[in-house]
Formats: sequence, structure tokens, C-alpha cells
Amino acid sequence: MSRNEELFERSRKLIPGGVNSPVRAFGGVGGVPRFFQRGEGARVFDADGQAYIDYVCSWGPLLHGHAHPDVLKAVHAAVDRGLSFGAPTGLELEMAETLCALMPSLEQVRLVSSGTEATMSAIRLARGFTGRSRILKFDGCYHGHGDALLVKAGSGALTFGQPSSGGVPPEVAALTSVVDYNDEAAVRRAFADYGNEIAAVIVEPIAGNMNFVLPAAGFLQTLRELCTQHGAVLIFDEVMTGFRVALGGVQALYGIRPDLTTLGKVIGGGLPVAAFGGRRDIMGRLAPMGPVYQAGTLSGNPVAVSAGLANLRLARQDGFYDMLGERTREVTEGIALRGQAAGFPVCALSVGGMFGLFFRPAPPRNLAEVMECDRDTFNRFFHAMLDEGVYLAPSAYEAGFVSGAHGSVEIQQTLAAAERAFARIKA
Ligand code: KE4
Repeated sequence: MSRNEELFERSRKLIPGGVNSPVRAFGGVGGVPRFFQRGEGARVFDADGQAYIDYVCSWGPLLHGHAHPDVLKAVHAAVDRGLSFGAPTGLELEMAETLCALMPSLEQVRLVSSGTEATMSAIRLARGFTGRSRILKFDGCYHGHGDALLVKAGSGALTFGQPSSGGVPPEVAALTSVVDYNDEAAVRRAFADYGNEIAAVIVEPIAGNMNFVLPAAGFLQTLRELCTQHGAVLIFDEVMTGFRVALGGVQALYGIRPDLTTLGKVIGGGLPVAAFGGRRDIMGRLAPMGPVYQAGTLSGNPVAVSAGLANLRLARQDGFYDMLGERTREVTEGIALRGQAAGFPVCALSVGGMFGLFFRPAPPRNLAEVMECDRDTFNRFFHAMLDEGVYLAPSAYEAGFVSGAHGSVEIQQTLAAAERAFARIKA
């Protein structure tokens, strides 16, 4: 029995599914999850000492790879000054100044400890600000596990084929309307039918929880116009895309100004930092200034914020995103070409350091088209790549990530591994 199998067997006795987050259990791909014990640059090392080139990057945060010396140095310096104070620190101010400088739609921002907290708080704030209750979200988008948003969520729930979660009261789910991503007509109908009830529209402006789906031309602009017209709050959930696809996130790429934005992952550099922010008149309704309560013992934790600040400093280096986008395109398009050459209908799409690999002839435009991907072939490819020392996201419904530590050596090794993997699954 391998060490991974032994650890998994023991973990399942004490931790539901043996994991602390469902997608890690390999339920979507089968087999034994790898228990990692060390990460270094573009690589992770499992309990058996096996090395993998990592295309999950902790689901996005590790923009510069594992254990980047600048990030570790910042964390060590912070740790030596104490772990937490439950009081304001200058580091949180520095993080607020950095986020507001990099993302102009953020007039004010509040730090929290997870993307779920960020979206849950943004929803409550939008409801408090508008005095309305209805939320509009998109099928296949995942915004964390807050009750109001676990209605046809993507990511883990989709992977397990249960698009809505147990334990969410029907009364709560009834307040969340779900329409297809990129379906402008459906959004217009929703606003025509109950526009004056809608507190907020929340959207992944590039969807990364039903693999990787781009907004259709004009889609985000339409959301912006309809929200403005009906007094609804437009929330861009950039927990995954923020500082991942571009320095200013998707909102910078498409020139759309949301009313609120949620952030996470990259801004914590691998430690628990997330945030929500936006229009001052909306943020001003938050306690202690206004009636909408939101709080957190470890919000703005100085050690975690130090990691995030170091991560963002590295991201501001000239040309970083051009380089990252180029490398991501090279590796993902290279994999797709090798799949096509082996006779598989594989295609790839990427923006910045985030990508999708699809076992279908063309990139999907919504959840229904994502579900047409050949999941069985993906799963066989996933395991063949794992055997070749390449760690892809363990689900056909997740996006992948490249870091600044993925250099030409890692890219060439990945492409050679893909060639062998396609040959193996073809046989
Ligand atoms: P967390 O609560 O997991 O920090 O963030 C929730 C969240 C919110 N919004 C978006 C757009 C997200 O992608 C996420 C979390 N993403 C998943 C990856 N599909 C995290 C991985 C996991 O659930 O283990």
C-alpha cells in the first residue's frame, strides 16, 4: 500500500471523505488523492516522495509557485512579530491601499478569511443597501458555500452531479434565481419580470468553476446596464480571477465597473485572506458605520496579509502577466494540439494564468456545453498525466492554473508527458 493510500484510509475514518474540501477527494476522477508534503516552485511532492508539475497551484493563490522566497521571507518576518492581535494593524491598511490602487472600482474594501465569507458578506450588504431580497446568479458559477449561493452551484457540487446542496432551506433557495451563463435574453426576462425585487446580480466575470467559460461579447456590459437601470448591485466575484487573469482582474480586461467585487486566493498568497469592496455609498452601510453586520476574528490577519502583499508585489513586476499569459497559452495549446494529433477532440482556452482544457471540439459557452465534454476520456487523461508526474485539477469541471515558476523546462516536460499520456489512453 502506498503512503497516499494509507493516509487516505486513515483520514476517511476521522474526516468526512478524508478531505477538508470535497473536490480534493478525487470523487470526480476516481483513484487515490495525493497527500502532498512539500511544494517548491512549479512542483509538489506527495507522501511517497513523487514529484508533480502542479497545474492546480492551490486552486489559484500560488501565482508565483510554491514557497516563493519573497513570500516566505515576508511570512517569517510577520510570524516573528506575533500571529494575531484582534486589533487593527498597519499591514491591513497597506493591503487596502494596494487593492484600491490596483482595482479602481474599490473605493473601500473589507478583508475577510475566505472567498465564501467575501461573497456571503457582499450578498448581505447588497440586500441591506437595496432593501431587496432576490439574488440572480448563473448556472455553473460557484461563489463558495453560503446558503444563498449553493443553488445550482458549479465546482464541487457540479463535480458530484448534485447541482444544489442538502441543508439549504427551500425558503432561502427560493430567493435565488438561476439563469444560464451568457444567456442575455434570460437575464433581460428576469429583470423584466422582477427587476425591482433584485438586490444583486453575482457573476464570475470569467467562469472558472465549470471548467473555464468566457463571457460572450456584450454579456458583462448588459449586466452592468440592467443593474444600473433597475437599481440592483452588480457583484463581480473575482475570488479566482482577481490578479490571476490580469493585474486589475477581469474588470480591467473588459472595462466594466462593478458595484462590488469579491476577492480571495492570490491576495492571500496561499494563506487565508479574502476581501469584498466597491462603491463607498454601499460599503458605508457596513458595521460599525451602518446597519449591515459583518465581522471576523482573524480578518486581516497580519501573517496572512504579509503573504498576500508579497504575492501582489511580485505580480506588479513589469511584464509579469504578458509572460504568464504566454506560458499558459504555450502549455495548454500544446496539450490540445497533441490530443488532436492523437485523434481526440481536445481544445484549450486561457486568459493570463488561468486555463480550461476541454474534451470537446470547441470551448463551451455555458454549463450545458461544459457537460458535453467527454468526462471519461478526461479522467483517463488525468490519471495518465498523474502517472507521468503532472498534476491537473482532479475534475473535468475545474479550471487550471499556471504560475511564474512554470518555466520552459516545466512546459516542455508537460508537453512530452501529454504526448505519452494521449498515446497511452489511445491504446
Ligand atoms: P473559498 O471559500 O473556497 O475560499 O472561496 C470560494 C469561492 C468563491 N468564488 C469563486 C469564484 C471561487 O472559485 C471560490 C472557490 N474556488 C474553488 C475552486 N473551484 C476552491 C477549491 C475548493 O473548493 O476546494
